[in-house]
Amino acid sequence: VTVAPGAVHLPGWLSAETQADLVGRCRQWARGPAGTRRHPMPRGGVMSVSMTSLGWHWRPYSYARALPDGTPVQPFPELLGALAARAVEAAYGTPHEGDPYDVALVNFYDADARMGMHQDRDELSRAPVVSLSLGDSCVFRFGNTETRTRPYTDVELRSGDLFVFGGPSRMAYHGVPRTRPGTADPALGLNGRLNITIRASGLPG
Ligand code: MD5
Ligand code: FE
Repeated sequence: VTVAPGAVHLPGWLSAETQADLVGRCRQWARGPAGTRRHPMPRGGVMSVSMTSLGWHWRPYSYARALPDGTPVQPFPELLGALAARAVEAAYGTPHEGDPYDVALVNFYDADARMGMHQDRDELSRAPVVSLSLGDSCVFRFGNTETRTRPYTDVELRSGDLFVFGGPSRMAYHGVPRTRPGTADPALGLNGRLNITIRASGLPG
């Protein structure tokens, strides 16, 4: 489903097996060195979402190879590079060209977590962002490139959904105003929501 130019939503794109496999891997990455963190926000407070960076560490608001305490980030998993390539081809019908995927951000949302409206503009590359959702459903707010307010469209994202944001949608404001606690399939063994975004930093290898 094309939601806006360059913004393609493929509900249920991940098989149940792949979802379960990814949940297990996310759990391991979150517990690894340079594991999951709730980042301080520049204007005070701490993000409610807990984030694990792979390949490059997202700092607010730049990318680095290590955490502020010096811990090196875990490597970018080639599995996610391969998944991103499949995702872009599924969304657009043409293979990904351009900057290689080299960053993944794994966001964990508990029942109270949300993400305010923002743009993803810390990447030097304009390659599409690949987003995969696992566990609880959420309300995803897809906005416009000019303001963090209306007009926007609220889209329900469920476990297994793929969303690819490229072209003119790459710089749209977006956020997660709420999740829907308890909607995850109990068989997945995830209490909350995980979102994996796969990105190209545009930084030298
Ligand atoms: C999430 N994550 O559900 C979302 C999904 C983030 C973030 O927003 O920055 O970690 S990624 C949604 C996204 C990425 C790039 C562009 C657009 C949406 N967009 O144009 O709407 O945790
Ligand atoms: Fe974002």
